Amino acid sequence: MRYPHLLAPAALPLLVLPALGYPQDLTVSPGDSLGAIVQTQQIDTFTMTGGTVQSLNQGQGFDVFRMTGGRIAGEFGDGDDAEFTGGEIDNVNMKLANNIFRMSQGDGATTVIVRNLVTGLGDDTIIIRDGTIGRDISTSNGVDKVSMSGGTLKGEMRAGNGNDVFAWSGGQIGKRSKWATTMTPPLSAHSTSATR
Ligand SMILES: [Ca+2]
Ligand SMILES: [Ca+2]
Repeated sequence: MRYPHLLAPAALPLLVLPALGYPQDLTVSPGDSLGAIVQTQQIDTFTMTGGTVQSLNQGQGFDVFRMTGGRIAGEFGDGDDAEFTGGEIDNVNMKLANNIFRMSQGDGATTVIVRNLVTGLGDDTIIIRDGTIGRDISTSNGVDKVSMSGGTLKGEMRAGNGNDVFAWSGGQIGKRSKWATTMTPPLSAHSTSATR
């Protein structure tokens, strides 16, 4: 095999850089208006306290997401470790990896996912303390843990295959869940206002 002289060694960094890349640490604040954001294949951090973003894709790497306010008008995709305590996101699809999604409402904040919360394959953890999800939670296959102690899920809980755990101690679920018949303790043991 022949190697063109141009490739070594001066050109080597140029060949390596795109594969390694640099992680991105991005903060979006009140007054900011950004388009479709695509972060890197490294471990990125996204922090949003206000403003508007058209969409966010965090790419590969076990990324960090923190949102306390503002609006993501489209999808938040490929997230990994997410904490959502204020603002609005149209749709969440975390996809692969063992994801963590925590949702609550800070003081004076409203926390809304307009459509679905999807965590995709992997052993995912979802903790809902407050806020509103307009449609469904879907964890796909994997050993998923979902805990809901408050808030409103207007659609249903979809769990996929795997020995999933659903702890429901508060909040409202709009539609009967796949888990409703298999939960321990049974649904009737919970003091919730869910429709059965
Ligand atoms: Ca990334
Ligand atoms: Ca996942």
